[in-house]
Order: sequence, then C-alpha cells, then structure tokens
Amino acid sequence: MVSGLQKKTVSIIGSQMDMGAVRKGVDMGPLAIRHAGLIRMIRDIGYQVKDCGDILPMVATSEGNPRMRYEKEINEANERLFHRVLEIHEDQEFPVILGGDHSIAAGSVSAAAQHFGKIGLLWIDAHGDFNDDRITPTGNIHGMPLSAVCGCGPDSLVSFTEARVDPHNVAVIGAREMDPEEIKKLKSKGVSVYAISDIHISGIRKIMEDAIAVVTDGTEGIHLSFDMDALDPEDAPGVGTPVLNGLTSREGFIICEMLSDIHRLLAIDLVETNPLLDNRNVTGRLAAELIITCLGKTDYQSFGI
Ligand SMILES: [Mn+2]
Repeated sequence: MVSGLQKKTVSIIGSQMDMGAVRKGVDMGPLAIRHAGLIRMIRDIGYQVKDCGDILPMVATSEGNPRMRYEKEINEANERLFHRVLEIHEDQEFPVILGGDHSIAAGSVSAAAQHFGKIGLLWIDAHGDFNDDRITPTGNIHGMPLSAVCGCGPDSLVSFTEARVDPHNVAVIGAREMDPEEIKKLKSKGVSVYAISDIHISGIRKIMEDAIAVVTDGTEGIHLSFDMDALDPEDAPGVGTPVLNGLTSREGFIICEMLSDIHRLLAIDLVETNPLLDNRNVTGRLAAELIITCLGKTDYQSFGI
C-alpha cells in the first residue's frame, strides 16, 4: 500500500499572497513549487492530479489598519480560497494548498474545519503565528492565522465561516521565535507547543508521537500546515522569515514520513517559500519532496505491490 490517500485525486491550489508579510517574493512560492515538478512527482506515485491554479489577490491601494495591514485584501483572497478548498473537500479530493505567506491558512484550515467538523491541526513553524491585532508587535497578518482559526482572534480573518479548531487539538512543532505575549496566550489557550529545544532533548520521533496524539484525539483527521521557515536556513534558504537553529531537512522528512504512515491527513498547506531569496530553487524542490513524502512516497518500496 502506498497510502490511505491512494484512491483520492490530489487537487493543487495556490494563493499568490504576500501581503501578510513584509518581504516580497512569497507570492511566487506556488510557481517555484510547481516548477520543481510537483504535479509529475505526485502522478509518479500513483495519484490523479488536478491543478486548480492560483488565487490572485486584488491590488492593494493602502495598508489600512497598521495593526492588521492589508486586512481587506487578505480576507477577500482567503474567502475565495476557503470556498475553493471547501469544494475540493466536498468532491472527496485531497487539497494541497501552496503559499503564499501563512495568512492563507485562515482560508484553507477553515475549509477543512467547515467540511470535517472536529479536526486536528499540525502547525510546523519557526513562529507561533498566534498573535492578534491587540498584541502584535508588527501588524503582519501572517503572524496571526493560527490564533484566528482557533477562535482566539482576530475573528475578522475567518468571518466567512463559523467553523473553528479546538486549540487542544493543535500542535506546533519547530517554534523558536515567539513574542512574550504570544507565548502567554498559547499557554493559556492550551495549544501544545514543541519548541526546537524540546526536539533537541527528546528527538523528532518522540515529539511527533506526542503531537500526533494531540491532533488525532477525537478528531476526523489532521490538517498539516507546513511553514518552510520551520526548517533551518541552511537547508531552506528561500523563506520569507528565516530563523537560525531550525529543523534539519531530515527532521522535516521524518515528520512527513510519520504522517504518511498513519493515514490521517485531510489536507496539506505548504507556505512561505520565497524564490527571490532562494538558491537555484532548492527550497521549492524541498517543499515538493516534503509534499510527496506526506502523500506516501518512500525510498525503497515498489508502488502498488
Ligand atoms: Mn507561519
């Protein structure tokens, strides 16, 4: 068996969104990951693939609220993404959502929650993404989507649905750059945060076992939201917000292999790939490899046998 997802068609949809972040270039992430050969790679492991194209944000005329910059444009694009991803789920297909900055998860994760009800959320990230308009130090919305989908604000980022994710079914892995108020809030809401230092002590396999228990506890399955900045800049230089002391690419692959093995994935976001800062698309290619590892690619197995 390749994977429990084998019978499903994989539907790829991108969002060329960069307004949640300061640095430009993550809007080209979906193109970079496609150019790495993603569609062919997914077909090669036995799936049908549909490419649903990209969501193109409207042109911004002003930043708007400095504590939630480009809120209007981000919400408009996310509402469209939400409906497209919801359709993919309703058609019993498996969505792979390419970013774009991480603000797009407000649309993609909400679609999974709307369709499946109680979902687990595995958030692989250098950051907590648990800020809101009250505590944000930057006003960048890509630092807020996890909080928004958990119903911990800002609600305006998920105004297109009532569906929310229970923070007790959320695990963050790889975090190493969080704001003090954000840490307090993550703890008070009951999110399970596995920081890099925890991985140093326990190893990624043990951390993943614990995280999988959190995200599968009473849930319909797991939405994976993978921010490439979780990885070390040595392995993934082409990201919007690089932070030293990250996951190795091997640890990234172990995460995806373990998820493939348990056959509980509902959707994958792959975000924050920035080709402008990359080195010959090494980060785009790594993103594509991580996706197909989640979908069941192994290194020494004959598919279908
Ligand atoms: Mn993120």
